[in-house]
Amino acid sequence: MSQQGLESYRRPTGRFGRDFRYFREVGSTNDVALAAARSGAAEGLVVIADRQSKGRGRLQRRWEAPVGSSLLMSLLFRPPDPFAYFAERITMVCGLSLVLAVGAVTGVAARLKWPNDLIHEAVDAPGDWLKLAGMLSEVVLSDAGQPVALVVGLGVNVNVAAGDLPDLAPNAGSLSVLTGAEVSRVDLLDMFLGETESRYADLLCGVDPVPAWREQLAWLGRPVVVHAADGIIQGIAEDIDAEGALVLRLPGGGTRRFLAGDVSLRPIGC
Ligand code: BT5
Repeated sequence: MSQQGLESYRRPTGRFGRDFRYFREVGSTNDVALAAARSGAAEGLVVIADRQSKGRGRLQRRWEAPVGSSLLMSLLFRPPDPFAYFAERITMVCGLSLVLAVGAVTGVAARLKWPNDLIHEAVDAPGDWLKLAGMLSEVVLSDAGQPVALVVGLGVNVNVAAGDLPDLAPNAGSLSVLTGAEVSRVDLLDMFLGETESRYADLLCGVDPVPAWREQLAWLGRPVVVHAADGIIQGIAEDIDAEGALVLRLPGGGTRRFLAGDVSLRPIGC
């Protein structure tokens, strides 16, 4: 296990992390990466911090993390056209890479909770799950309103002590609590960046990550409840379609599609 600190991490030959900006404290790593993107930073920038004073989730929800306990990072992508196609799949590439990196470095069997969470489900109590990480993707627009860059922010609970977890969220979990030992943030970061880099290169060469990503999703084929803008809807999480939308099989027959806006998903009856 690497004892190296994040501040001295370097990835000189990689596409992601060659421009590596470490901060002891920032407002939000996404804000730093978004500002850098607007000032012309190249694809591959990685911004990382040991503390965020304004860490955010979707819809301005807060992302909390004890100082020095987590991976709080943002990656800058400048995908080709069609932007929307690539942007959506880049978020999948990052989620998939995180699942693989967590498995390789810690042995924890993590899965993805559609659309943007990394979770761990108890083997003996399926349906009981812990949120280990969250992702927040944000688009940078040109002056003319065209999308020009994508920032993917990830917050990963690496070495959060059991006693600190309830302050984060009711179902927050951490890798160190699951493994019973401290986890090297540098090893995890390094593995994650390597996976992301190679899967992104594949995506640019025409490999669609949707099938591999779909395999890592929790709860497909299981009863779930979806909290959507127009109410709470129960059904079976039947599939994820080609655009990454959730296809819910409704109790009366028929299906409904949900795009990854502010929809949240919970398992039921299992
Ligand atoms: C997310 O939002 O899960 C995306 C989180 C992205 C955070 C990273 S950190 C680096 C980068 N810079 C930023 O400013 N953000 C990104 P959402 O699905 O909206 O979930 C937010 C909810 O998760 C909160 O309302 C809490 O209930 C819960 N939460 C907050 N901190 C948590 C933690 N450390 N672990 C588990 N759950 C947490």
